[in-house]
Amino acid sequence: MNELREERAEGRPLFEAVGATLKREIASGRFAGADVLPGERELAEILRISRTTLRRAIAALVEEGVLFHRHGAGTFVRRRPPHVEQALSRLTSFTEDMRSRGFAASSREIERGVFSPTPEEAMMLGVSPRDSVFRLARLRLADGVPMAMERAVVPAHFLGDPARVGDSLYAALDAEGWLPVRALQRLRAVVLGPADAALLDVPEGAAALDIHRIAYLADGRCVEYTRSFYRSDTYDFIAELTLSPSQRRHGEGAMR
Ligand code: 16G
Repeated sequence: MNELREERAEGRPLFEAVGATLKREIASGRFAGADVLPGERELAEILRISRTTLRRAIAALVEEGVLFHRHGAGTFVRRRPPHVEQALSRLTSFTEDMRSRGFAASSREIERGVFSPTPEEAMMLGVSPRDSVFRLARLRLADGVPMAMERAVVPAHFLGDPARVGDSLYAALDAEGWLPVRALQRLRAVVLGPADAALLDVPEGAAALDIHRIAYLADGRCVEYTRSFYRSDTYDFIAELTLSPSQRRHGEGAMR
C-alpha cells in the first residue's frame, strides 16, 4: 500500500488519502478472498497511521457504501458485481473475456485431477470408458466477485501434464496445439442449489444460467465438455440474429 504517499501528495486530509488507498486496494482484488478487512490494529500498522485516522477513513467508506460492518464479524467489502455482456457467437475463454473488459480474472479451484470418465462424460467427449479425463472445477471471479462456477472435462491426452494447467484452461490447450475452434453451447435457466449459491455468493434459490459447452478441434474431435452456472445478475448473453439468405431476398423484394 505504498500509494498512500501519492494520495497524500495531492494535499488532501490523511483520512481521505487512506480511504482512496483502501478503495484502490479493494478494486485490485486485495481483500477478495474473504471480503473482510484486516483488524483495525493490523491495518493501522500496515498503513502506518493512527487508529483514529483509520476509523475516520473507514467510517467515510461505510457512508459511501464501499464497506459495511457486520456485528461481531468485522468490516467487509460491499462488492458490486461487474456486469458483462457476452456475444454468444464468439468462442472465447473466461480469462480472455474478463481481460478484454478490464477486469482482473481469477479462479478458486474446487476440484482438479485425472479420473476415469463418468458415462455422461465419455458420451459427451466421445472417449472410451477406459480413457482418462482431466477434470477442473473452478469458481471464476472478476475483480474478486464470483461470476460463474465452471466444471470442465478434457480428454487427458490433450493436456500433456495436467499439473501444468495454470490460470487459463484454453491457454494450456493452446500451448499443446489443441485450442478448440468451434463449440456448441446450450443455455437454460435454473434455480441454484445451496452449494452453488454459496460459492457464487447469491441467496439459495437465485436464478442462474446453466450452460453446457462442447468444444471441438478443426478435425471434429471433442476437446472440452464444460458445464457452468453463470450468475444471472452479472451476465447478459447477446445473440445476433439475421434473416436467412432466402428470406433476405424476399425482404428486399418487398421493399421495392
Ligand atoms: C469460458 C467457457 C468455458 C471454458 C473457459 C476457459 C463459457 C460459457 N464457458 O468460461 O467452457 O472452459 O472459458 O477459460 O463461455 P480459461 O481459459 O480462462 O480457463
